[in-house]
Amino acid sequence: QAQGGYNVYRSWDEPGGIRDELNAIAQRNPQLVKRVVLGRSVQGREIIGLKLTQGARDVPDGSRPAVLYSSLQHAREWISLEVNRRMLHHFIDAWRANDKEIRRLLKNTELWFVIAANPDGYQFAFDHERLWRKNLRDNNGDGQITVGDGVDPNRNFNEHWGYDNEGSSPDPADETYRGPSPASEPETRALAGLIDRVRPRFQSNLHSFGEWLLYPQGWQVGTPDADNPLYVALGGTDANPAIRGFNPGQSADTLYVTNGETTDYADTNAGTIAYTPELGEGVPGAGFVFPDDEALIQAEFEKTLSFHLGLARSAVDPDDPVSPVGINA
Ligand code: 0X9
Ligand code: ZN
Repeated sequence: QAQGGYNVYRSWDEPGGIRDELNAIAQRNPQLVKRVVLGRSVQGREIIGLKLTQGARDVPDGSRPAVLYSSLQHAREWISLEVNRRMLHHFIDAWRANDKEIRRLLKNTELWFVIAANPDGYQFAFDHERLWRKNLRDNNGDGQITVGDGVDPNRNFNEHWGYDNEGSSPDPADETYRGPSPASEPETRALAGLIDRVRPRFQSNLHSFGEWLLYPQGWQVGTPDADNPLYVALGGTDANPAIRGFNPGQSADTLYVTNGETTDYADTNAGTIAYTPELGEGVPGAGFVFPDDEALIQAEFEKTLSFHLGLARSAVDPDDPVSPVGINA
C-alpha cells in the first residue's frame, strides 16, 4: 500500500509515486522515450512531458505528427491520471513486445504524455483536501493555501479568456477562477508552450466526470468547429460513440459554456482536433471520487483504449484519418 493507504492511487511526491515512475520510465526506455520538463508549477514541481517515438532522443520534437494525451488539470480527478498512465504503459509495453501495429505508430508519430498537468493540486488533494480542483496559486498572498486560493487550469488559456464574463469567474474564491490574466499560471504556460511548439494533430485532455466526449468550441454555442467532420468521425455519435457509454458533443452545447479552455486553445491556435473526455464515476454517485479499485480503474481505461489508439492511427497520415467508429471523415 502507498502513502495515504491507497491500493492503486499514488501521489506525486511519495517515494515510488507518479513523479518517480515517470522518471524511471524515461530512464529505462532511451530508444523510445524522451523526458522534457515543460515548466514548473507554482510550488516548483516539474511539469513532465514524455515524448514517445522511435529514436525519441535523436529526432527533433515536432518532426513527426504529434498527439497530446494530457490529464490531471483538475486536482481531484485522479481517474484521469490513472487512465492516461495506463495508456502510456500500453504503448511502451506493446513497443517492447515488438507489436507490429504499435511499432508502426511509434515510427510515424510522436505521442506526448503530460500525465499530471497540475502536480501541486494533485499532491494537495492527497495531503489536505480530496476535492481540491484548482492549482495552488496563493491568491491572497497570506502564505497559506486555503479555500479561495488557486486558479482553474482549464480557464486560464489565452483563447477567449474571460469572454463575456460567462463560463469562468473573475472571483479568486470561485472554483472556475480564471486568474489575473491569460496564461498567468506556469501550469498553463507549460501545456500551451508544448501545443505551440509541436502543434499536435490530435489531443485527448482527460477530465472527470460525466461520460462525455466533448469538443470545441467551449466559449460559445453552435460554433463552426462542431461541424468539422473529423470531430464526429473520430468521436462518434450518441448512438455509436468512440468511448462506450459516453456522449460525444460540442462542449458549449452539450455541457456548459467555458472560456480560456485548453482544447479551445489547441483547436484555434494549433489546428488540433482536441477532445475532452469526461470519464465516468466507477460507481453511481462517486462523482469525482472514483473508487480506489483496480478492476474498476482498469475497466475505465479499457473503455478509452480504441478511441485513444484511433487518435494515434489517425496521426500517421492526418490527411487520411482512421475512424474508430467507422464514420467517414
Ligand atoms: O469545466 C471543466 O473544465 C470541465 N469539466 S470538469 O468537471 N472536469 O471540471 C469541462 C471542460 C470541457 N470544455 C467545455 N465545456 N468547454
Ligand atoms: Zn476537470
